[in-house]
Amino acid sequence: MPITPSEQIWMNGRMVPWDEARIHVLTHTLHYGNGVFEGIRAYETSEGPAVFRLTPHIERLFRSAKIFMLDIPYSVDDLIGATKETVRVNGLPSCYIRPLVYLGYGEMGLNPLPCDVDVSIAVWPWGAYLGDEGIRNGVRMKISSWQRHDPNAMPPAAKGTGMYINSQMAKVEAVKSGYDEAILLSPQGYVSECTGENLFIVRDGVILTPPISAGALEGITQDAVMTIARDLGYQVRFDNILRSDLYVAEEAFLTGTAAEVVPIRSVDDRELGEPGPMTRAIQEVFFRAVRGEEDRYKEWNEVVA
Ligand code: PPE
Repeated sequence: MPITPSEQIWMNGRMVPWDEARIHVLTHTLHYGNGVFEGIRAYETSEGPAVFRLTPHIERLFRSAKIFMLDIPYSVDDLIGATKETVRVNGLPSCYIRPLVYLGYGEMGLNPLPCDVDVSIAVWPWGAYLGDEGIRNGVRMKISSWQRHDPNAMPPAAKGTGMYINSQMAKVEAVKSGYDEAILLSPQGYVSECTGENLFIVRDGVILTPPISAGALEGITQDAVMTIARDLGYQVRFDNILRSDLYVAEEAFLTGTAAEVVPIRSVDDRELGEPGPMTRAIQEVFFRAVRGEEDRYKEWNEVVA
């Protein structure tokens, strides 16, 4: 998806004009893929732009960094402040936010420990990741022939830049085959997640989502949706899901910061039909919550002003 530039990018403590936010071609992360990032959204609310669950996102960034032993030279509070500042100076009512922690210029070779750890935060306007039509009527999914990472090869709990080669292989396969998005299975054969989203199904009226042990990222939207679902009176739990469970699900949907909450129409050409009532109810509350229209979830709206 093309980027619409904004004005300023936060780089290592200072604001840099968009076009000048450049790095050297010998930047370590560019070669070996060891970096961590976040994807966050700010939404327009009656109190101005509010970042949806900013604190848990920055905390997850630090957990990802800890897994790879990247020593971020800032505190959680520093990066919360820097993110709000970046949203503020760019003057966008709503935007996507991309904090990135990467190994900079100055060292080559595989040992990352001597490298400088650099941090940037960029924001830009980003529309519906899987399309407005996807949010309304659902997306068509394909089970990938690529597996999710084995946790002893690459740790799925870390949102690492290089981890996403796996997602890209699955995405390309799905798109080239005429589907919207891919679902990856774990090395043990359980449903894990999508290329950049967590997945939910409804089975016998109960909402299920794969556990982290099936190779899923600990999604912040997933967590919000589990809370919303419980508050709507639904039963929801982590459970292992088989490929065939997807084919016969009563409803299914995916969640992510970029994607938001998107119904699943079909999996491997097994039709699930129109988005179901539980999916619709959750979508409705979610889109109200991100805009600060649900009092009970007010603490999720971290106001920028
Ligand atoms: N699984 C993966 C692999 C993943 O990348 C994401 C977010 C999720 C689950 C959902 O997590 P959360 O955003 O906390 O609910 N993917 C980010 C990157 C997407 C991109 O194309 O880049 C995102 O949604 O921002």
